[in-house]
Amino acid sequence: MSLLVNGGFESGSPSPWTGGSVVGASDASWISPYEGEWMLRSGQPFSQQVTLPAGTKMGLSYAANSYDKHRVTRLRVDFDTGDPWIVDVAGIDDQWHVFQHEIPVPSGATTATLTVSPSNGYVRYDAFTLTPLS
Ligand SMILES: [Ca+2]
Repeated sequence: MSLLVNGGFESGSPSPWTGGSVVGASDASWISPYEGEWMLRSGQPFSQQVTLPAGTKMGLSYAANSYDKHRVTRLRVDFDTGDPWIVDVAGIDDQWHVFQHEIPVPSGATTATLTVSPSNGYVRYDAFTLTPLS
């Protein structure tokens, strides 16, 4: 079960994510939401904090339609113990692609904030899940 709330934006608004615009199939002629009725479109960072169960690894999965390869997504996870996890993911094309990452959880961490930062234009996102792996 995902630690994130509203990871697919199916509430119709971004909350509790901080930022972005929730849009539906009418947003763009070339793309519909990856799943459900809604997706997030953003050119600015958005984030969500989660409470961590005991464990050493998490799996992050999401779908992105980055439009072109110059639209990069920076994924950052800040733990309450410090030492952020950061990775930059280049866009691919104007279709949906699912991206998956394994994130090590520092010993003693109890909360984590996932921040997703698109650059060089809007990126559409859907179906975020953050799942304990061990
Ligand atoms: Ca959705």
